[in-house]
Formats: sequence, structure tokens, C-alpha cells
Amino acid sequence: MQRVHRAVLGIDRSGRGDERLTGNLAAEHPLAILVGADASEDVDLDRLEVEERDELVDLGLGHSSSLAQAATLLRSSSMSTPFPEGFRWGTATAAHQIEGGNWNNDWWQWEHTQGSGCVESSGDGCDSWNRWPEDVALSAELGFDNFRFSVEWSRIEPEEGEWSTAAVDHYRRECDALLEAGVEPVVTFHHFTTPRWLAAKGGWTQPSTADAFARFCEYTAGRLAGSIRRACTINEPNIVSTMGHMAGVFPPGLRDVELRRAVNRVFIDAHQKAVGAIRSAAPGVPVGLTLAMSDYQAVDGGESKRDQIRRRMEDEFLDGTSGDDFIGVQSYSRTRVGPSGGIGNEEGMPVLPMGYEFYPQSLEATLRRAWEMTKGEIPLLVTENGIGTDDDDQRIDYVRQALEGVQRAIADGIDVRGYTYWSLLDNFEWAFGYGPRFGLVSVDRTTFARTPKPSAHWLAGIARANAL
Ligand code: GCO
Repeated sequence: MQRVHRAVLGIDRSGRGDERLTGNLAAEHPLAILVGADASEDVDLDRLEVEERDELVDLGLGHSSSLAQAATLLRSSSMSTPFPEGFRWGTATAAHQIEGGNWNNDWWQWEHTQGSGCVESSGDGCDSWNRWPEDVALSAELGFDNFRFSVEWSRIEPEEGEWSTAAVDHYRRECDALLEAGVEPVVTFHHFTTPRWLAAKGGWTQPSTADAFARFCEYTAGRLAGSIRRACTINEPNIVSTMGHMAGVFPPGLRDVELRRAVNRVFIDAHQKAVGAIRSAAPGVPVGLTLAMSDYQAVDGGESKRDQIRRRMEDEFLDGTSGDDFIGVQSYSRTRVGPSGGIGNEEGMPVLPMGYEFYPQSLEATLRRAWEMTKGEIPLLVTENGIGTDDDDQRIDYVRQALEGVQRAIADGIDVRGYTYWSLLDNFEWAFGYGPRFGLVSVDRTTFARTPKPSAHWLAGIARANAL
């Protein structure tokens, strides 16, 4: 009889439990492995003496995993540390990046503006406007418990005060399908895109935009009430204000430091009004802001410059979250600051296609900072973390390191309630177009066929086990 310390069971995609173990790997490692339906050398479970049976973990390896991949994954899981009970696991997307055909907002216009720096149009996206049932099914099959997506304001309110019940009902059907599939819908009300009619009136430079946004939230949350489980008001307002009004690389393409400060204030006002609107229209749904955070590091005496930059980028927004139900922390890399400003990447550090360093430690640092800045009064959720890369092993390495940081933060008493990977799909990465691949699932640019990568099965396994 073979003896194994732990058995890993896979569930094949049809949902049937496939409880076969392969003999040779079990012999090679002190662990047993199950592979999907393709396993050629099956070993009957009953012939194995499995220790710690109650610790069975499903890595969700799926059909396509090779034994070598399975072995790597299993080795890495042999000393697993659990996440707190009830820790949420999901993936995130945004309307403009996946739906396709969102021609009625400022980004579409920007993509078609000469000199904007956009490498291509968002075009058909991942055709998720039509293929959302596939996205729902993928989330459910992989076993994530929530799916974060955004509603497109320019579809729901295509002209000022003109509401599309058809568009909002579309999103309601998506929410209901998610719930039906056992996946909680997490809805973002603004993810970078602003309707053209509003942009033409000055967009986020105008204080009245906060009221327009609150009206949109009230209408939309009212029609989605009962079908959403969490609401994010505005995604990364700090990026929209900085990139769009100071750096000039997002719409409206302005470069005005003072204006950017004013836009920050409009966004904070809009967020706070939206929290009130969503709470009254959809009572009981937790509401919060999702903020782009970076591990800001002072180099060679850059402390006061670092603090100054961080104040406008993060602290002002964190100050505006008081009373929220959660803070969505979104983190990808670090920012090094010297006495006169950002000094770029450190020589010798690996650089990603996005131009910044491979630096998974940023998540832990930003969770700690968000917690400290809000005095431990508001629970945190990782609403985005991920890596744009063609190297799927590098993705696994990045997420593993980021999650280790989450576990250290939790061990120190920081209330982190969940982890959301950006993104479910390879999608439209704004000015970078379809180049950077953040997805756990690849999308064929012609057929839109979705294919989970090994990292999808790897992360899904961690989510199911709720342990790393
Ligand atoms: C965000 C971004 C996402 C990006 C992701 C990768 O919310 O941070 O808007 O839309 O695609 O951050 O850069």
C-alpha cells in the first residue's frame, strides 16, 4: 500500500468529482496528486492510505494541467497557511475594458484622438456585453466567490437625464446570473469612463458632476437593489484626477496641477454623495471606495517630497472614506521618490511590460498604510492586485508573494477581508491597448474564445482551500 501525507483532489470541469490519483507522482513526492480526466495511470483512492484526509485540498487543476505543473503546484502547497474563515476570493474587470462598443464615453473619444498616446481602440473589448454568461460561468467553474465588474454610465444614462432601463436591466440579469451560480456580484459605479455629455460639460473639473454621479448611483443602485452584494463607488479617482488633469495621459488630457487638486475635491465629494445614494437606494449593501495605492519609498532624503506626493495621491482620499463599509486597496508596484520627485525604477530590478518594477511586496505595504491612515477603523479588501505579463509562471510567483504579504498583514491584526485578482480576462489596458496581459484567462482577439491559464487553476485552488 502506498502512503501519502495529503491527497489533492481535482474536480473535472463538468462538475463531477474525479477522485483519481496518479501513482508515479505519489511515489515521487510525499504527497499524492490527482489530475483531471486525462490521467493515464489512475490509482484507486481506496488503495491509498491517506493521512489527514480532512485536509483534502482541491487545486482545481482541470483537464489541461500537465503532471509537471501539478507537481509544482502541489509542492508549493505542502506547507499551507490558512486565510481567515470567510475571506473572500474574486476577480475584477471593468465595463470599458471588456464589454466592447462603448463609444459614448470620454475614453472612446480619447482612443480616437490623435496624439493621445493610445495605441489602439478598445473596439470590441472581450465582447463581454454579449458574452457575459461565459464570464459568469468561468468565475463559477473556477470557484471564485465574487466577481467585480463595473456598470457603464454612458449606457445607463446616454444623455443627461435620459435613462436606459434596457441597459440597467442587462446588468441586473448579469447580477442575478452570478447569484444563481453562487458568485457574489460586486459592482463598481465608475471605472474611469465618463459619458460624453458630461465630459463636454467639463466632467470632473465641475463640482456639479458630484451631484450628477450621485443621481446616477441612486437610479442604478435602486434598480440593482437585491441583486448586488457589494458596491464600489469610484475606481481609482486618484488615477483619473492625476493622469487626466495633471499628467495629460488620460482624458481630458489636461496638465494643470491646481486643477488636479480641484478634481480631487470633486471626486471626494462625489464619493461621499454616492455612498449616501447607494445606501438609501440599496440598503444593506456594503459601500466603499477603491483606491490606487503604491508603496511610496523615499530615496536619498526624499521623505518630504514623498509625503507631499502621497498626500495628493492617497491621503486626501483615505481621509474621505470615514464611515465607509470598507476600503478597496489596489496595488501593483512601488514608487521611488527622491528630494525632487519620482526617480523611476531601480537599476537591475525586473521591469514589467507596464514599465514599472515587478514588486509584489507593494500590496502588504499599502494594506498597512491604508490601515494606519484610517486608524484601523475600516475593514480592508484587496479589490485589485495583479500583473500584466506573458509569463504565466511569473504571474503565479507575483500573486504568491503578494498573498504572503496579505497573510503577514492579517497576522499583525490588520482586518483584510478578501483578495480580488485583476483581472479575470486579458483585456483592454487603456492607453496600452491589448498588449499587457493581466488575465487569468486568455481571450482570442478574433473569436473571443476564453481559455483559462494555469494561473487561473492555481489561484482558484488557493481560493477553494482558503489557504496558501
Ligand atoms: C485599475 C485600473 C485597471 C487596470 C489595472 C491594470 O483599476 O487599476 O484601472 O483598470 O487595468 O490596474 O493596470
